[in-house]
Amino acid sequence: YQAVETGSGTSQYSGTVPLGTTATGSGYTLTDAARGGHRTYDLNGGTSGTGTLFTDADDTWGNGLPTNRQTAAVDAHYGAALTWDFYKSELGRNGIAGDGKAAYSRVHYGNAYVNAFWQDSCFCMTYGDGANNARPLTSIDVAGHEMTHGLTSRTAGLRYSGESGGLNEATSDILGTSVEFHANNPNDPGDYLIGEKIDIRGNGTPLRYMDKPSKDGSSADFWSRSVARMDVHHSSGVGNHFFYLLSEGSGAKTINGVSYDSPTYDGTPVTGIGRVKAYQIWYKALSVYMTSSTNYAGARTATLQAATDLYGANSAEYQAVAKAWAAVNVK
Ligand code: ASN
Ligand code: ZN
Ligand code: CA
Repeated sequence: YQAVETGSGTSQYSGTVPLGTTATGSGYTLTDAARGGHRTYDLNGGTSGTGTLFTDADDTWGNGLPTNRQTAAVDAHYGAALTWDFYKSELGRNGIAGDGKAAYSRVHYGNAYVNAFWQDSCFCMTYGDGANNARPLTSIDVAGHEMTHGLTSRTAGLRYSGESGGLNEATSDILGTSVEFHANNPNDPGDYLIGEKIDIRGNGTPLRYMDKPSKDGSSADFWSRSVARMDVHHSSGVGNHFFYLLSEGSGAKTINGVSYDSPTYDGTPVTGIGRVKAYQIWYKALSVYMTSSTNYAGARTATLQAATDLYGANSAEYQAVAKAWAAVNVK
């Protein structure tokens, strides 16, 4: 028989977390029946196929350390569940494709592989174990980022190059960060940093910053014609910075113990409308108005249309969207 269960996992990055599991009669599997049946598999160093579905005798998973094979699976399975729940409660969306169908996750890809990725071909997301197989790329924001590549593919379909590629990447950072805030996990509180838990740079700094993207040494704070030629993980800075400014406004601010200082293109201050309104505007723009070839000017139009639909053309929210785009030099 198969029964919906709630297991308990000790994650690497998020403390002790609930897990959607399924009882098989002889034990439990990482199959989240309450969320479309999302499964998490152990690639065990492989780079193809699904490997083996995680199983456990007592429904108590992982020990918080990367040396325990279940630990990365706990983080990945939890991150997928948080993202599913965020899509449902915050965006009114039933899974990545809107049809209630789950993706699946694969952990322990390759050897000391320092990346994570989404693939449309398998409708699945995959995580490497990071440097020395000690820092799997399975934090909440990274899981939300990867799963959101699936969402983008099933909505706007933003082409993964040029300005549309930057918008694709920004969408994953924006919603991945929004999942992290919405989860409100005390071990990984929300922030406008990407990858702050996984130490991918080896010096404790995050992979990306949304308040001032150029803090990573490569990303764009403001639109210019040159962003179309940048790597999509750097041209995303324009969209990430827009989202930060629309949510929180410009200037110095501390949230959950992290300090930010967000600049504007011409120095004119911007007032934020809060991240909930900001992500709801972004999602409506993504799912209704953006297309595969949308560029930053088109994203401005799409978010203004979304703000009009949600709040009206004469709303403070519409004005804030216009001001936040001007503040990143998109007019
Ligand atoms: N981790 C990267 C990302 O999701 C993989 C890639 O470059 N597509 O953007
Ligand atoms: Zn990405
Ligand atoms: Ca983060």
